[in-house]
Amino acid sequence: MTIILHTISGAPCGWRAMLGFAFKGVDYEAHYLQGSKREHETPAFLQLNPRAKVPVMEADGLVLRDSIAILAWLDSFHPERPLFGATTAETAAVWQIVLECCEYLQPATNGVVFPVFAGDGCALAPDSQEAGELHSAAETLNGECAFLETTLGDKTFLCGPAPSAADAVAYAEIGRIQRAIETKPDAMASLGYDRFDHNYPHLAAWRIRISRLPGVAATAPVHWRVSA
Ligand SMILES: N[C@@H](CCC(=O)N[C@@H](CS)C(=O)NCC(=O)O)C(=O)O
Repeated sequence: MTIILHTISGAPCGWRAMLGFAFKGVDYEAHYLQGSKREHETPAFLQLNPRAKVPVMEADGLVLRDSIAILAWLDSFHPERPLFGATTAETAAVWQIVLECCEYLQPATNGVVFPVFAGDGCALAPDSQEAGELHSAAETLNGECAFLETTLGDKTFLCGPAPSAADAVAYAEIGRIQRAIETKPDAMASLGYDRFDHNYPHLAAWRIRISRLPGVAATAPVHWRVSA
């Protein structure tokens, strides 16, 4: 069976779904849409997802249009290496972190990385309204990173002994923060993100650990790999 995953390079929801496939070792075909050309708003794509959002998965006639639903389907389709916990306690912990990351970490990351990626990379004039809003967003994001750092502690993965859906969802967000630090260091430093790995040592080690898992490098946003 061919599994097709429609996504946009850099979209965290698509990235988390791809990470689930990598953690499982299940093959899929990634079909990239050009976000800048609004290819996710074409009539053909709207037939798959009238909400014009990615990811969308197609498998054997089934169409799924939500990243977490895709991860849940994958776990049922291929139960080895469970993404949603091997025990009742792990399952609850995975769901809690997945939902918290979707509810809090992802919007907090968007609040910082969207304006930083769109900007010229320079620090903003300190007294501008834009800078005030960005500093407030950076503070919110720092709170979420601190929360995740404490949740992770010195564990290898966020929930249990193996990578789970919680790691997939969180990794895509921390990966975007890291990308902003690497490509827009001055703007990120002006927001207090010049010592991220020092401030969040558990997250830093975890990010590297996940990045070295089989198949994970191939999930990285394609436009990052081209310009890296
Ligand atoms: N709950 C959905 C959210 C999907 C979503 O918001 N996707 C974003 C990328 S992370 C998107 O397609 N954005 C394109 C747009 O809004 O134009 C999921 O988890 O799949």
